[in-house]
Amino acid sequence: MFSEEYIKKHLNYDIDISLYDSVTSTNEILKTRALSGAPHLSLIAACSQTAGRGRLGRNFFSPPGSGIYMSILLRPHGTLEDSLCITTCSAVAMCRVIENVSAASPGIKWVNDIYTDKGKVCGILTEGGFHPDTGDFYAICGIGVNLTPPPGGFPCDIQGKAGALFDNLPDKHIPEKIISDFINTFVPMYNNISEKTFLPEYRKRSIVIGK
Ligand code: BT5
Repeated sequence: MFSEEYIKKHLNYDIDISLYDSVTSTNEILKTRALSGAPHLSLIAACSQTAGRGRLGRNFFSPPGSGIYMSILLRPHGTLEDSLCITTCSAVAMCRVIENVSAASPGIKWVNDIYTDKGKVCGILTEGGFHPDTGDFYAICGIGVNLTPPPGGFPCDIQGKAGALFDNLPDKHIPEKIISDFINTFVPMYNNISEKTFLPEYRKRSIVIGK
């Protein structure tokens, strides 16, 4: 289980945090909370998911003991165009975090996958919706990071694609560090999302643009 104390100590923002050993899907749980009025920047993180999901109904393999699965709730006030940039913004933020905590050189494939020389180490899924009564718009940015290879290895169907950031964790607080660093990096970028200041960095980090 992640240490809430460590995360809170290193966070620059006073946000609602819920940490779990195992959930179905952090995006799913946060969606329920979004509809019951959870505040902007509420965060859910889990050590495993039983129904982690990717885009278009695909699965996101989320076994215990080897990754971080987290979702952050956003209550956007800007334009739709701004909200469409949430995934790109979070991918750039996560690349910076990965560079800070590891020796990896992350690159972004399309907008929602992060790759290192080990393979796809992170996937991002942003989902949005409107509250049926109030009409309030919310967005949930869900991020899965493979920290170490899972004990039995990745399943056959993703063996040639998935990779992990580390062979072994160099520090037991890496998960908490990634969670707090991500929030500290992402939130100021998100607060200026309409400026799109992260776009040049996104283009530089893209492994598909121009290739
Ligand atoms: C994604 O979709 O990669 C977005 C994944 C988002 C996962 C987070 S975890 C926290 C939050 N809660 C959720 O339920 N979801 C979010 P997509 O680009 O569609 O990629 C899915 C494809 O990646 C699968 O079809 C597999 O080929 C591959 N894949 C599955 N699990 C993987 C893993 N752990 N690491 C790397 N690749 C994986």
